[in-house]
Amino acid sequence: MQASGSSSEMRFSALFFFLGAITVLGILLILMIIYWKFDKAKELMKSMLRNKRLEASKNFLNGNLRTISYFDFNTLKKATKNFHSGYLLGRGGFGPVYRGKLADGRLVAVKKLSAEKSQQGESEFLSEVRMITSIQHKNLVRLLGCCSDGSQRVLVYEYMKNRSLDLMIYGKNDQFLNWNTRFQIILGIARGLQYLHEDSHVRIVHRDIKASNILLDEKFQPKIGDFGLARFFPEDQAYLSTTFAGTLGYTAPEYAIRGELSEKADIYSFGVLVLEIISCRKNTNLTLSSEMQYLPEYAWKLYERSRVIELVDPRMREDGIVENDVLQVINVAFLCLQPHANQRPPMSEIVAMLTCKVKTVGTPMRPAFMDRRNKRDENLSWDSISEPFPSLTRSDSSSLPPQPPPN
Ligand SMILES: Nc1ncnc2c1ncn2[C@@H]1O[C@H](COP(=O)(O)OP(=O)(O)OP(=O)(O)O)[C@@H](O)[C@H]1O
Ligand SMILES: *[C@@H]1O[C@H](CO)[C@@H](O)[C@H](O)[C@H]1NC(C)=O
Ligand SMILES: *[C@@H]1O[C@H](CO)[C@@H](O)[C@H](O)[C@H]1NC(C)=O
Ligand SMILES: CC(=O)N[C@H]1CO[C@H](CO)[C@@H](O)[C@@H]1O
Ligand SMILES: [Mg+2]
Repeated sequence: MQASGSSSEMRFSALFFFLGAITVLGILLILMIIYWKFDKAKELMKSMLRNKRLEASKNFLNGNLRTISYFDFNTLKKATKNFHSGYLLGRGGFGPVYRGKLADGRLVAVKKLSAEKSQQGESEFLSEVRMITSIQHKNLVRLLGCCSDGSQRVLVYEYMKNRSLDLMIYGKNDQFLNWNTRFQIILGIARGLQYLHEDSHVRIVHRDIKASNILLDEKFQPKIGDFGLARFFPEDQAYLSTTFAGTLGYTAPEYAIRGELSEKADIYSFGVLVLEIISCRKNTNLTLSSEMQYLPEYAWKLYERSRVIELVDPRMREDGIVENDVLQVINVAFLCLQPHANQRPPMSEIVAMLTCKVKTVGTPMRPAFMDRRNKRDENLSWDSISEPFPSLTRSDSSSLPPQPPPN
């Protein structure tokens, strides 16, 4: 009796235990289902919201007659294999640039603007994109679209097959460009700049004309890149920051020293670039002998000795050049390098001189260039400027090119 009583008790408690376990499991299951459903609903809400935002951005962009695409961040991630370092084209002052391939096979250059620098709101960003997209010319790189996701700001450009001019003229590349090609490149850059300065509906000073911002298509037609980028960084007051002046060697004296910015600053940079294209070297190379270190200075020294033709890339001279044509272009470069902004001709006049519609007027004066006044204290300063400039401040001097090694 006792044994059976205790065994039925045991059965009872086992049943209780079993029922309890099932109830707990059931509750857990129900909770899980509710949670899962809720999560799905949340996701649904999220994606609806995202679509709405995307719609809003798209509508905003479509307000413009010209077509601009709004790219989804995931599309760009896919196109660049999650911004893989193997697809990195380079990294400039505004952020890294990746080569990407869209689903339809189109190649694009994807520029991720560095987030901490661009503190711009979404609507300002989109309106700047719209503005830049509306500026189109055959010598300007086309902005295809953009993406704004959280704090991410991305610009999508057409991809240029032959990359940028710096890779062509600074020696590393085996590609040789003959005089004809180089002249077409110089003329194309001049036309692109003329459009930015004079002919487009908004006047744009590029601020960063240099070899790496001249892109080349498969026929070596030049296209100016990165124009209007300064508009994405409204907070950036530091006109001398390396962002805008890759090397001080391209920067006009009045801009470098007093922050006076006008089209004439671009024209000065263009002059330096022309000398680089003709001589196939960087504007500043401190490993060269002291009189050759600064290209404009060296060019002027040769000019004074009537030996300016020695500036020309020797490979190009071997290949064959029309000396007078080259001298004419060098002359135009000197006009662009005049120390006073108002002495530099406007871009339209430069295009006319290059195409020989106008004879070059007058002989250039000594250009302005970086110089070391005194070999002893290897201080860098601007030469050839008659009026006194305030001396460079401490913060400015950090962006000066490195001091030459003592000999
Ligand atoms: N649309 C493009 N097509 C092909 N290559 C490009 C394109 N845009 C940029 N690149 C390449 O990416 C590199 C980096 O470009 P990026 O503009 O970021 O730097 P940068 O031109 O050297 O400096 P900056 O920031 O002053 O413009 C360039 O040197 C160029 O070779
Ligand atoms: C500087 O000039 C030297 C000698 O011509 C050359 O080997 C070097 O590549 C140049 N450096 C740059 C950065 O162009
Ligand atoms: C550079 O010039 C400034 C003022 O002109 C002077 O105070 C400074 O000592 C100079 N630097 C060197 C390295 O001599
Ligand atoms: C150096 C370089 O990449 N050159 C290329 C420029 O574009 C043409 C046409 O696509 C190519 O044939 C060259 O190899
Ligand atoms: Mg660039």
